[in-house]
Amino acid sequence: MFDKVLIANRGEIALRVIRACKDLGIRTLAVYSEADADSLHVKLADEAMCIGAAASSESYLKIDRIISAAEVGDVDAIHPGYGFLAENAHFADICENCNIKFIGPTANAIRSMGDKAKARESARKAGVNVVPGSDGLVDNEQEALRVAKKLGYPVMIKAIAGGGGRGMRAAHNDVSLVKGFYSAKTEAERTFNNSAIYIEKFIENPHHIEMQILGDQQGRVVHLGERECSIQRRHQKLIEECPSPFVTPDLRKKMGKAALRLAESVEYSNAGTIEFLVDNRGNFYFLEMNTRIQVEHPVTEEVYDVDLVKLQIQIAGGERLPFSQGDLHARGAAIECRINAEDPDNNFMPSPGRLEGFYLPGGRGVRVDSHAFAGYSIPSHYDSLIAKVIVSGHDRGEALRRMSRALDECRIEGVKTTIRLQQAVLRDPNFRRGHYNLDFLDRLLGVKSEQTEE
Ligand code: MV4
Repeated sequence: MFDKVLIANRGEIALRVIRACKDLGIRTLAVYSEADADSLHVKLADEAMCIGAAASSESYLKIDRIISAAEVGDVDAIHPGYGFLAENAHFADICENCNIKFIGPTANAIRSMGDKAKARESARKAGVNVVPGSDGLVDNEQEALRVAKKLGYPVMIKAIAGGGGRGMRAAHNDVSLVKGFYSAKTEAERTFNNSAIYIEKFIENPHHIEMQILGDQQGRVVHLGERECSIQRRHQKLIEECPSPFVTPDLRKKMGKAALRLAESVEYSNAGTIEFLVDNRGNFYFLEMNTRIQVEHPVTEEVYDVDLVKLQIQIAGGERLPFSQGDLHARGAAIECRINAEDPDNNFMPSPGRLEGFYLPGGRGVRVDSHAFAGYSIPSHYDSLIAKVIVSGHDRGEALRRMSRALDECRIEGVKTTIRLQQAVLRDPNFRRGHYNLDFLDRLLGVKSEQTEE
């Protein structure tokens, strides 16, 4: 096993990784930007090195500085967390070349899943359903019309390089198709320097459900069920749960099998997530694969009683998975609320600043993953996550009551937060019944969703 690990990240996920290392008896080296000098990840790691100015591009994204810190600190491995360099195949390659283990999948696996067209092709080859669509790129307006006619409206126009909804347009007829084709193309060119477009059948009122998988370097892969991630606004998730109230045991089995087929076909190792769109009839379609640990991983940990970050480290160290599929059983239910320093009444505008009053909940079934404390200032340079409140219960009802209780206990003064909106979701009768999909939050907020916008 490793003697020392560098954590190439900040915030709550840096703490999460440091804690897993400590539980494994591994020494830790934190890196930090000038804006994070007083951060908890710097204090809790065994050692810390400043790697540059506040801007991510000058610090947490600076590969050469992180590798230098790793060399000076003589670490055996680097954990990238999520965001920043976590899905950067070039970084994974450099780690390998420097004889430092990258705690994640191979650079090739990152590369093959990072390209949306390649990922879609891998899924198709592995026998995993993808959304019906054009065979490859759609070059012009005439071809777009022909493809749309074949698929039937509504359709979704997507930039091949797209992500987070950029370069994506829904079309319900020939007029909106032509308009959407050009506006998606222009946006994609401007945003990604790549104007390539393809067209898919529009999946109406879908769920966003993802399967957690884990593979070891000996070729064994298991899945740890799904997370329901449909409570989102503009591709920012606000609440996630495990299991999904929508997924039946039969659907879980099918989605699990599909996820394993894809993971096995690319010889995937370490933690990964396979995202699906699921329509209300239970048809599921591969969207993309995330080759990192995700923000919402704790709900899976609570329900499957595993430590995913510890397992990531053990797998990267060459250990075999300590369980097989048959050993994994879901127990109860878990829910996560991401508490962000944002103003839901003002278009989720970031609200950085000093946390004046600060008290986070506790008690049975409540877990809080946070790097924040009273007097801490949320910097404006990074994401606005203050804390993840994760609750678990014997069933979803108990978890829901615990979450309401936990959010009521929260006291965060000095910045605006998303808590009141999350409390409103928890009170909603449809949410409580588990009847919700990707459109839920837009409807609750009374805003037009971007897909239905013309
Ligand atoms: C879709 C879709 C409906 N139909 N594709 C948005 C981001 C990109 N990764 C895929 N996305 C979607 N693709 C078809 N054919 C609806 C979405 C979508 C979505 C997907 C995942 C998570 C959040 C979302 C929010 C709005 C729309």
